[in-house]
Amino acid sequence: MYTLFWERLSGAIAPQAMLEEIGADYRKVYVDMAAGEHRGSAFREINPAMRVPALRMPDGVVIGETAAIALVLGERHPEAGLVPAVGDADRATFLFWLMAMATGGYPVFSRAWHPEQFTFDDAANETVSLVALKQLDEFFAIIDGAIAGKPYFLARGFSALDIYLTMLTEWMSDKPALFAANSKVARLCSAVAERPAYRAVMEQHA
Ligand SMILES: N[C@@H](CCC(=O)N[C@@H](CS)C(=O)NCC(=O)O)C(=O)O
Repeated sequence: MYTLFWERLSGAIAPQAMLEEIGADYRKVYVDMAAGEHRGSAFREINPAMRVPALRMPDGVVIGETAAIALVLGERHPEAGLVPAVGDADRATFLFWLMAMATGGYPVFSRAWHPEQFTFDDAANETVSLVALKQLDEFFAIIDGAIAGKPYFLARGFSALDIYLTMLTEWMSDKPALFAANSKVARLCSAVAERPAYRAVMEQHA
């Protein structure tokens, strides 16, 4: 059985939606980040990186990083088709955009919503946040241009990229504006939101 360490509306949305898509046996353990549980000694033993999500696999190994979790779940459950296999023509494109989301998308939200973690100068918080929001606008425009399928990211159809991207849009405060400006992102997210796996996850995060 898998164990998913999660927090509401965190990056755990994506691993949980992947576990649901796979039909895997898993349980969830809530990490109270507001209370600082992720920095406490008990959780540090589970994930020394002190971040959520983390996934304990059936063999007991724990991994963090949403992109790593996606790749490992894809390898272990190839039948779910979440990740192009080694040798598939679109594997390189998949890895490119997975990493682009993990580096140019996910952490920028941390800067937008928690600017105090990125400066010692309280007066700079607003600027840090505004710059991050501007970078997010650019990020989503780039992603919109890269979507090759209809409605999903890859021409082949649904993959872990679609889950990852839809999760990132959940963190935008003005989703209607985001979708109005990026029609392919909008179409993709509406298709993902209709999938039973994603719907089940969001009911728990709402
Ligand atoms: N790069 C990691 C980031 C995970 C991450 O940053 N999670 C946030 C919550 S959404 C966190 O644990 N932050 C720790 C903190 O704020 O101290 C991933 O892709 O999973």
